[in-house]
Amino acid sequence: MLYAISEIAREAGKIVRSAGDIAAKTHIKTSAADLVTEYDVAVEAFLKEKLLALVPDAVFFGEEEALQGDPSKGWVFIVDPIDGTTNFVRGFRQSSISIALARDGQVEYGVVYDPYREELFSAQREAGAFLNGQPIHVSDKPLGEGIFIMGTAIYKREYIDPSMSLTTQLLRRSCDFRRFGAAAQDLCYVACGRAELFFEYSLSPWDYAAGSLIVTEAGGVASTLQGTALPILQRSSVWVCNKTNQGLLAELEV
Ligand code: 2AM
Ligand code: CA
Repeated sequence: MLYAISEIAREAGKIVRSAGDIAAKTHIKTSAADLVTEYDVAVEAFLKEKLLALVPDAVFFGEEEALQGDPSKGWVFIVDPIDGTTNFVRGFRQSSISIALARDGQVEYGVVYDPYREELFSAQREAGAFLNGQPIHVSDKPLGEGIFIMGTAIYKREYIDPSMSLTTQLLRRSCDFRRFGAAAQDLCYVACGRAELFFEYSLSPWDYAAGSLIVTEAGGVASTLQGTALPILQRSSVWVCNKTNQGLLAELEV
């Protein structure tokens, strides 16, 4: 199953890589900070067809299409066809395809594919996490010797101040931070030890469903900013870190 989903993600990656004239194919969804391109829609349609052929009785829960069916029971695909749409539109080449397959509300398989670097992160519950087939693990560094990644949740303006406050608190305790603008990959970067920690005040399930399994299978922890389990069917805050920094959340003003 993991191999089949990975192959579908690689195929979809070709559509993302070959995209041209993206600006002319971009539309505003809710605001200038929330965009959709004709490629998001095309990649999602491709994924829906291929993934439902793989698991015909699954519900498909994607970013660009209205949900049909009850995603809380049985198999459900939770899919972001292009995570990092603003990066895609602006030519940063920092976007990925994110596919999770959950059963009865628990993610069983996760794949995050970066078509530019050809990095495929994958995990199966209780079977470990991998980057291009090689096992990956979170780092064991304390934040004082490490870096964190944050997202601004910019489409919800009320999160600007808390996001910056938490960034300042963590920056004082760390070496530096990064803001890449593609949450699914951000989680995978913690999973493979490129960074020690990630947070964002509001993300959608398709941004973190696959990445949260990848990071926990890589030995890390994933929760909301309140320290509770991540919901997989509704928007949530996200906190991800290695085990060394697990206790840090309780020390911060969130
Ligand atoms: P996207 O590019 O697929 O939209 C950047 O902070 C992260 O937030 C990206 O992973 C981005 O995913 C996500 N994001 C952008 N707009 C969002 C919205 N309206 N709701 C939730 N997440 C969003
Ligand atoms: Ca998206």
